[in-house]
Amino acid sequence: MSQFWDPLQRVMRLRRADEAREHMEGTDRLPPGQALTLKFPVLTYGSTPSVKTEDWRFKVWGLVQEPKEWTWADFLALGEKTQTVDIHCVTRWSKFDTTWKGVPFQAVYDQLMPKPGADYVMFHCYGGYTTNMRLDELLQADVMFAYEYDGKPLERDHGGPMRSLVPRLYFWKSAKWIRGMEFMNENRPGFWEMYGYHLHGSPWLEERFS
Ligand SMILES: Nc1nc2c(c(=O)[nH]1)N[C@H]1C(S)=C(S)[C@@H](COP(=O)(O)O)O[C@H]1N2
Ligand SMILES: [Mo]
Repeated sequence: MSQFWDPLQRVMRLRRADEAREHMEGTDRLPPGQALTLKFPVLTYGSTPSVKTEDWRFKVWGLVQEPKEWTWADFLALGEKTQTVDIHCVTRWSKFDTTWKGVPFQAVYDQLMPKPGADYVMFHCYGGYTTNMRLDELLQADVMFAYEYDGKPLERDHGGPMRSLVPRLYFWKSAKWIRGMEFMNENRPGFWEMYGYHLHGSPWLEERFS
């Protein structure tokens, strides 16, 4: 049988054409060294935590005047927003136009009184993952705690019930199964940062490793 009529070959050819077209259309949106994917790869170090929304809590501690803790319902009541953004993984895939619903970082921040010098934040996750960043990165309007992806509750593999989303930085900074934030006066490295990933992690500056 000629390869042209093999249905599987045909599907693969169409998929490659699709990827090529997306790539051509989006070159200005693609950071250096990245390639577009239409899939949504799962990247998890270790096992996948299972957290029910009834049991889920969000805590804030460290350099704040008053530590805080929210239940699922109280946290969602802080505010909501839906946005479509591009995401960029340090393993060189990018994905355009991902749509998320969540609580804006600013809505949570409005409830807090950081102490002087609290210029850095560590995200803490169920399962033990951590990632650090500067507070000024988090005050960008597109930073959120996301609980819906593409109009559906966030899948467990992608960090459900709740993950952070910091789209301007490499995707390892978007912490899955988030359980809280620690305010700090120094940029202490998180999990991947201790293994040599960049403390800042801008895809546009190709800050992959320290
Ligand atoms: N808690 C937790 N968050 C995490 C990770 C992880 O292993 N554990 N992996 C990070 C990495 S390296 C990437 S690229 C993204 C992957 O998110 P995804 O699996 O939804 O694509 O999550 C980030 N957040
Ligand atoms: Mo990653």
